[in-house]
Amino acid sequence: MSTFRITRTLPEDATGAALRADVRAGLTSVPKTLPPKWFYDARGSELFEEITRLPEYYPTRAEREILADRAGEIAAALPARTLVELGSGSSEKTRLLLDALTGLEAYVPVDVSESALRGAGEALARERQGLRVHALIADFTGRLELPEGLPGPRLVAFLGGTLGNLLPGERAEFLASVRASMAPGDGLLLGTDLVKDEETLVAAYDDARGVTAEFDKNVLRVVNRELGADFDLDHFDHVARWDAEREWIEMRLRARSAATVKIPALDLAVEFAEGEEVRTEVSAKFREEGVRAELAAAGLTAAGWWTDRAGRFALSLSLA
Ligand code: AVJ
Repeated sequence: MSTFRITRTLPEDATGAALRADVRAGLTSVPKTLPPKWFYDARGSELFEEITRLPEYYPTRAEREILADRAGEIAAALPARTLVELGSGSSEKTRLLLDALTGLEAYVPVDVSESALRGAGEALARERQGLRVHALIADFTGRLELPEGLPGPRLVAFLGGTLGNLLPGERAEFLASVRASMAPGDGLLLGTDLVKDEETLVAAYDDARGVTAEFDKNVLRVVNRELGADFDLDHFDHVARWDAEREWIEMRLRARSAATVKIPALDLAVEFAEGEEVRTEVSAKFREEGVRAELAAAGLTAAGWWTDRAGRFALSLSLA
């Protein structure tokens, strides 16, 4: 018998309040910013899925290659009875891991999107005889609270390179909170995109078909719809830049000319100068030493490092 349960740890209105706070703080600061988590409404999630299929966007394929080739080794290094997946989305790559974890009893996908959790979770519970699927609607950047009674050892998977969307201080806080939710013998499987030549990186975030540009502008659509704002999407250009010093990609939206944008739900008018940019995403790229140092600082011990054959992306395993 398989079971599917879903628990909300996020208050119903938390999302609206958080969006209002983020937009107010971000658009009144200098330089202007908007956090990347607001890209992912239904349309944004679809655009992201489309990005993962673009010829320029290699991370998804590289990570899938690692899982396809190495899931057996990963499972041998941590024969988990529970798999917790943070930001599980469509759980597409997870199947490779689930197949390799032969002693798995429980799967806990954690995501802010209830629809993604239901779609993926119910299908998995149906397919896998005996697997307990307990989905959590939660913002994994907040404190992670796992349900009681999940059998150990537990493997926490954070795939896709999403760690790179957090700023260094947020990363440290996030890793420490994940570590705090782990018991001795539990493991963290972390996906990180690696530093490589600028041309490859910039192309991955500024594709020829303009899908990433649409994805970037989608955050303005979300603010228009949710907060009644009047952003004119045609008034902004998508920009992707490699910051060689901080080793991260920045996505920005640049105003073509001066404009005032009204945001009624915040009782706010935001002035844009011609050429002014809003930073919408940081996507940090890593090196092995750096990942190891950040894990160690959070109290996690490196136990495995796997890359795709071209060395573009890495999965690391660390232990509590
Ligand atoms: C959510 C980390 C997978 O930073 O590469 C894709 C999001 N942004 N194209 C990334 C994204 C622009 C993405 N991840």
